[in-house]
Amino acid sequence: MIKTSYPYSSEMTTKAISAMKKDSYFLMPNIYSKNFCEKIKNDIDQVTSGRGVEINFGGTETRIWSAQKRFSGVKRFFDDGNQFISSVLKQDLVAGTILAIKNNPLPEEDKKNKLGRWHADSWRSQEKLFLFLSDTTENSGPLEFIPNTHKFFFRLQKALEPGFFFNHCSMLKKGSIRAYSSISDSKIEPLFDKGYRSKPVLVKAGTVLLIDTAKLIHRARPCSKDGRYALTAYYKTAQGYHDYDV
Ligand SMILES: O=C(O)CCC(=O)C(=O)O
Ligand SMILES: [Fe+2]
Repeated sequence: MIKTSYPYSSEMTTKAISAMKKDSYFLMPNIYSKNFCEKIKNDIDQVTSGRGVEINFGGTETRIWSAQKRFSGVKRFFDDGNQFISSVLKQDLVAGTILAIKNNPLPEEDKKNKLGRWHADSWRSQEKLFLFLSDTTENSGPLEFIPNTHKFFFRLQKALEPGFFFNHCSMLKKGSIRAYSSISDSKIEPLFDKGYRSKPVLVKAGTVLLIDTAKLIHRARPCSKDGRYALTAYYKTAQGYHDYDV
């Protein structure tokens, strides 16, 4: 019988509340056991095609949407996560979907899929809860983000810089605000010269990350070795966003 007690302590919730206000992310190690993660990895390996399954980056990435409806372990992460995020953000929230993701190394010669990965998810807040199912390393294609890019002044300044978040010319022409779906590497590199640092999420399996991926600029670093399994719970999505009846 698998233990199913609620894994987030009230102390964690309190810390998460202040971390979200200050940093827009909060990392929690040892939330789930290695066995729990292994079981979900095995479940993911069984699914290779079908409704709500996408294969990207030349076959090296598998995305399985609505994973909470397919796998019991993911349903548990979904239930626990809904309760946790509702306490942290002080509103009743239910994940719109859970994405299970599996990344294998990109071929060395694949230059195209290594660039243009930096982005912010949207202009409004978009909290996500990640559960890393395998240990992550510098080379396993970790999620990485740039701390302090969530700050109001940074966002304002970059919103005005042509071609960073927005393409001002096409906005004037079309009269609509459209965020760049990706921020070019040449726009990101100067940030590092100014003292910003990227933070790859290097963690053990079973670690949970709460992060506002609309505010913090981030990417999945291209995977060059080993591979990676993770779950992402999406909050505050439009109804039906990548949610499938499976
Ligand atoms: O796969 C990842 O680590 C990041 C994906 C991403 O950009 C996101 O979930 O917003
Ligand atoms: Fe993203």
